[in-house]
Amino acid sequence: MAPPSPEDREIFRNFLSNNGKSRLVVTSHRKTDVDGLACAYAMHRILPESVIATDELDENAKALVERLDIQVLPLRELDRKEYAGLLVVDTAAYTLLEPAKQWKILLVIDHHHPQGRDMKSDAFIVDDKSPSTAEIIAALLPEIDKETAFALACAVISDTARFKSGRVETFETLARLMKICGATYHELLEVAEPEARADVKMAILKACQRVSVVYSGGLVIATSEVGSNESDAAQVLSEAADVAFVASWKDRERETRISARARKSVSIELNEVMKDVGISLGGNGGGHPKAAGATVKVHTQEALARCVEALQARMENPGCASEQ
Ligand SMILES: [Mn+2]
Repeated sequence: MAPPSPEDREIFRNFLSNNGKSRLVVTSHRKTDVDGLACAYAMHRILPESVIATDELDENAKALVERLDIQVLPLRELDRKEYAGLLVVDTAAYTLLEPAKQWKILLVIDHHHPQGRDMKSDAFIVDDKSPSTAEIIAALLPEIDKETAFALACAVISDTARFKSGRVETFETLARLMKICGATYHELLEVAEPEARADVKMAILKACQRVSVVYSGGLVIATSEVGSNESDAAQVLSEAADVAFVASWKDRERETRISARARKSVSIELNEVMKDVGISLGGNGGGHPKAAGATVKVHTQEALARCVEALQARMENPGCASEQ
């Protein structure tokens, strides 16, 4: 039977019947993306007493907020006493949602790999085979209105990087959502993948200028560094290389953020590589097999060197994750 499982459907039904009138906060990971925001919006629409809250949205999520006129509150400023608890979508890790540690979490709906999943919640609906949380929620919702369908459709396109990680349910879900919202694919793309700002384009081109290339174990590995927008830069570099690591030093936090991307032909899971890198350099890492990230306490050059080493170590011994 197609996902979600009957158990997950049951959890979802119970959650809705218990919380239909609760004042809940629906939230998602730090720097909420289109998937996180669309899922929060979808849940808010069927739980009318709920509010959507997050401390920061990424550029694409901002475009969706404007398009649907979504009200988003700052999570850190909410008074916990006024709410029954959190509904967390698109993450299950406190590192990606620090303020959640202070809250009671009623339900987590997520599609990320189990590693790093440390949230304490009354219930979980997790399908790490789903390429977006939107696909899980679209399958669970008893009914979907036009606006919700538009938001979830954008999330399906955006989180699969235009279907690179799509499965049969992804296309079925998108077709169904498009029929409900009546938008063309072109209209959805305008929100799911809006034209990049000039500074993003500049950061990507800087990353291209500074790129170093290693050919190892049959893989073309590109490394580079930028002041910001490391994930956009890594995405573009991975179109040409097999694996790209882009680092960015964050002066305020005194740490380096690394974004890693791989082409679909790469069998090594970058979330494992980023976890190795994070742990070995005093930080943390994880994500998806083809799109992952880490935060580490060393400067960019040392961080990038470790990324290449960790990737090479995984090539030589792909099973080392299961022995931990
Ligand atoms: Mn997601």
